[in-house]
Amino acid sequence: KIKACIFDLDGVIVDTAVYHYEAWRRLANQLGFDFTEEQNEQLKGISRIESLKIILNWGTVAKTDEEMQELATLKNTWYVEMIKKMTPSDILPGAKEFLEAVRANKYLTALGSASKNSEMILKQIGLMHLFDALVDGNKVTKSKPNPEVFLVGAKELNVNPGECVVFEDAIAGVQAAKAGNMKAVGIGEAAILNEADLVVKGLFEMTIEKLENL
Ligand code: G16
Ligand code: MG
Repeated sequence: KIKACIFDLDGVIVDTAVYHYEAWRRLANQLGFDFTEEQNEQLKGISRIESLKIILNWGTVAKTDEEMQELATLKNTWYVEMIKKMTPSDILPGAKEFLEAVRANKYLTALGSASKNSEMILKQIGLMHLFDALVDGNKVTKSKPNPEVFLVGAKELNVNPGECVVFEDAIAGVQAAKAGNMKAVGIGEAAILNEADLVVKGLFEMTIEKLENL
């Protein structure tokens, strides 16, 4: 029996990928190269430092660990400037409505995000009050597809992994949910998120009935 819903942030609740892309691109340009929106897809759900390593590899740029920390911090400064301007109008279609519906039906809710900026984003968009637990990049060390972020979420909610459904837009995130013995609802294309138990285009397509039938 399902007792809890765990939501990824970027790509499920908000589209912060566009801001990540803008900030990473600015950094890449400063280092003398560029990368495409298609390449940016590969960074979804991946931690900040792992993302940087992938990007530097695209530009065939070598940096020391210390330099990488500085570059990641610089990118984050630009990214934070952008997310500070976010408002409730940035919430993806149906996300708030579905969160309210699951809570009205007595399911517990948690955030399971790789981002270290998740609290600021939730405050900006006014959705903090709809989560019973927040688990993000500040609490976990292992990147998706490792299930750590979702397992900590289940623990904080005092439920078993088998009683959780994860909502994820990234392949690595769906894999993390399945590795954690949880149900996974993919947000996006069924052909890409084929390991999910159900795929919808966005939370606007989710209903309590679909949740109960998983
Ligand atoms: C998000 C994004 C990733 C980003 C990561 C870390 O993951 O999808 O592209 O690299 O957070 O973000 P930050 O630099 O803010 O710590 P998720 O798990 O919310 O989809
Ligand atoms: Mg995501």
